[in-house]
Amino acid sequence: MRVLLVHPSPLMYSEVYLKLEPLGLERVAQALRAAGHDVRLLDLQIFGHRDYVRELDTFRPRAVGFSLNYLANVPEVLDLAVATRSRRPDTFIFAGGHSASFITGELLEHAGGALDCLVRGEGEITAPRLLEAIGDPRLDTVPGVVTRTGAGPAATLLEDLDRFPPARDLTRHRRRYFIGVLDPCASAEFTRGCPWDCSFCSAWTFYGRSYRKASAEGAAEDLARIAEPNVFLVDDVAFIHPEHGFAIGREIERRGIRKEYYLETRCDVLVRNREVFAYWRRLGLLYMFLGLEALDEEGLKLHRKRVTPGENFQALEIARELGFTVAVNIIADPDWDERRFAIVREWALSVPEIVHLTVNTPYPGTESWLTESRRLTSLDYRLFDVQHAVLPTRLPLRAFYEELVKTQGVLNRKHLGLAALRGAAGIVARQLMRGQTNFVRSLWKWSSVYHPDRQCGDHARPVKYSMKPPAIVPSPRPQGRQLYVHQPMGRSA
Ligand code: B12
Ligand code: SF4
Repeated sequence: MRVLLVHPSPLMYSEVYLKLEPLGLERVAQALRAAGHDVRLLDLQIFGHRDYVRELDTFRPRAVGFSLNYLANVPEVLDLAVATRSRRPDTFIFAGGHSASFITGELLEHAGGALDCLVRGEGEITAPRLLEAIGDPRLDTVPGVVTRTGAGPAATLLEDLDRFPPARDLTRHRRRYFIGVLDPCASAEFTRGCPWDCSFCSAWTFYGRSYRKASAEGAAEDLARIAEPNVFLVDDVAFIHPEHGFAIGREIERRGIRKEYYLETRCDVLVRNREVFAYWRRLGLLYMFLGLEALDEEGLKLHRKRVTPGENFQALEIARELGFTVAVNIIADPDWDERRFAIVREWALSVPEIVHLTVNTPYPGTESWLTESRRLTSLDYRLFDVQHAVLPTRLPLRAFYEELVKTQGVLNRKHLGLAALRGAAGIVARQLMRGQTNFVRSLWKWSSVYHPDRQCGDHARPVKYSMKPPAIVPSPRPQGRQLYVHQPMGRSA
């Protein structure tokens, strides 16, 4: 069967800092190819809607599947599904991905028949079964499938992460994928899931708090297939089990693979497993993202990070000693006033790390979605991108954005300003010689993307699809089981 898989357009964050390959969709594509389907992949981070229509007309897919990892992409995907239905009425249209999995019912309602079904959870096992069941009235009994008539049992977890290596050959214009100075940059996955349970995060609820690892050989083999010199590791928390990191490293050395890497991890994991990070520093790991989230004990407790400010600062020390370039994230609460922003600015300027500021946003699938007692000020999916305030702001909205953008601007200039650029001049020159301009162009884009006028204006756009606000506020707090997409290992269908 001819199948077209589509990743939606970039969000605000991706307009400047990065654009990365749709790894989840590439894995689903590989699983479909293994089942004998003829698959194409179109990434709208790179291509436009006109290209999509052209692909529909020329490839004439029997099925189209949209990826919906990000809530902010919901309206675009719904509009595309509706347009596809009217252009090709007989095409089977479905969607899946992280965010879609938590809001299947409301998506089907919004789509009004334009979506034949949704895939809840991982796609590798479900998508081939789903295509097999097209036309079968029992489609709604397939594990992981949700239709307007019913829902199958929880999806089957992929037990072997080596089984469907990403179909990178299906992504076109790959040189457009980059993150900061890692330009161009591919992505890879060593592990899936997270055993922690932070209240603002849905990574653990999606995977039923499971944690799976690729084999060391499989992970290294996948890296060996990558043509790009740089790799973004998508794992939620890298190197939780140091022996796994060492084993992959040894396989990399054995194969003589030499690349530069970027990964994300927790501060306590870095403190505990310092040796494996030191080893990877020698293998080419240069950049790391640490989810700091808050500077004070109270803020960390609120997010249930299960880490202390002491451990956070110790991790920063270790990362500096090991010579990593570190980016950290602080969650700005809409309740912040000018003083709080000023404190964060002052701290951020006093440390060598790259500091990012995102806005506290309750997401479906997280615990805070159900427990946040403040009322949402917007039900516009597009604003749920951690760059907009969807909870009441203490400052007038405009003043909040002015403070946010001012702070982000100060932090941005710190690491992307002229002084910093002088340090990166060699890298930039080498990129330009190879015709890689993503990073250089991102330097000039910042102020046209981040502006209080744009953010305030975004709130004034007419809302075509309204989100369903959370219905219950259980007390004292919801249990994991109520939140999970996949049930913990061994319990899935
Ligand atoms: C890597 C990653 C990124 C990469 C994205 C790369 C890309 N182009 O997709 C980068 C760094 C760019 C990124 C950025 C952001 N991210 Co992010 N990211 C992740 C992360 C850690 C892993 C995603 C991943 O690649 N997983 C591995 C692959 C194999 O899995 P997958 O993509 O989920 O795909 C599987 C299933 O979802 C499903 N599936 C996916 N698509 C489809 C399609 C079909 C048809 C089917 C059947 C199935 C299916 O099958 C796949 C295989 O099992 C997730 C957390 C998580 N654990 O999911 C957060 C996460 C998705 N990100 C999140 C956020 C908030 C952001 C940002 C908005 C944050 C910011 N700093 O501003 C930005 C904006 C992104 C943007 N588009 O501009 C949130 C999403 C919140 C939400 N509900 O919308 C998550 C859940 C993190 C969190 N803990 O809250 N992110
Ligand atoms: S924020 Fe990080 S550590 Fe916390 S649950 Fe999400 S992925 Fe795990």
